[in-house]
Amino acid sequence: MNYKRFTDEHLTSYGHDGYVIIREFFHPKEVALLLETYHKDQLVKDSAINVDDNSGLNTKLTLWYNSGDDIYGAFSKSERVVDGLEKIWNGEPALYHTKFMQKEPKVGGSWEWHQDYGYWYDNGFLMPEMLSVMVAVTRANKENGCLQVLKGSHKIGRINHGSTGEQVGADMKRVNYALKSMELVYVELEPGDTLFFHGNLLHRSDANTSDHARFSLISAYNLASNKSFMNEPEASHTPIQKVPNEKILQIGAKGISDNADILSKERDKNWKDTIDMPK
Ligand SMILES: O=C(O)CCC(=O)C(=O)O
Repeated sequence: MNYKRFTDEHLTSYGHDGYVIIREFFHPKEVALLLETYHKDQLVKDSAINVDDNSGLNTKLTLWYNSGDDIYGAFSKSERVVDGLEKIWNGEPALYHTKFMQKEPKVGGSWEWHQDYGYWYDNGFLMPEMLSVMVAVTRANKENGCLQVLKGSHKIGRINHGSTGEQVGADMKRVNYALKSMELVYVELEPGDTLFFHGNLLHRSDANTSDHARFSLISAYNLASNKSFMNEPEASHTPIQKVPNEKILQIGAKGISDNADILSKERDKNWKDTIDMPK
């Protein structure tokens, strides 16, 4: 199979816009395997956390640290992703955490405008050399509440965040001002399309009012030298051991590994610190 690569053109777009979409970065066969794995993966499904939005709808997500030898890790540590991160940072990337986002039909809630670094900052990371990679597992479009981004907003720098409903959102005075001059882009994706987006890029999403689920795998990365001064997992500052591109199809539908440290609402008092939650 010919694997897509993160090119110099992708790098230029990322620097200019704060994000880049790479179509079919993962092959539909690879993503079909990921979806099949999720459907069988009781632990990932049972560990999903419900995040309420302002209207009472909620989105489910399963988040874990310590990515292991499983299909999710084969995506998040895949050489094509890590090569891209190395190109962006000119340094060694570390994997902070991975989320399987489950925006179910009719009930999947919205996300307020925010920057991911808006709260990772509060987790002790000095530099905004942090970003997320979102792989569309199912189709994402306006109807099922795809991600919306404000093009170029990473250049604003970090905006203060405060509570809005059960989520933490960016200061709307600044967001509304930015909305006047920056383009709002609906990130419509087919399964396998992949979005790299800067930790300071403003983004949000609408509720999923459609009949179709929107699932995605989002991994968050950090420049390994950007070690948090707080108690963040070792993996967040340990260079990633790349996994060959072929691994996804080789590993097959292998569910989450035992060493994954899955975030739990019951067990982890600080669970809100990790996912756009009020402190
Ligand atoms: O997938 C979505 O709708 C929103 C996800 C998001 O904003 C995030 O993970 O930071």
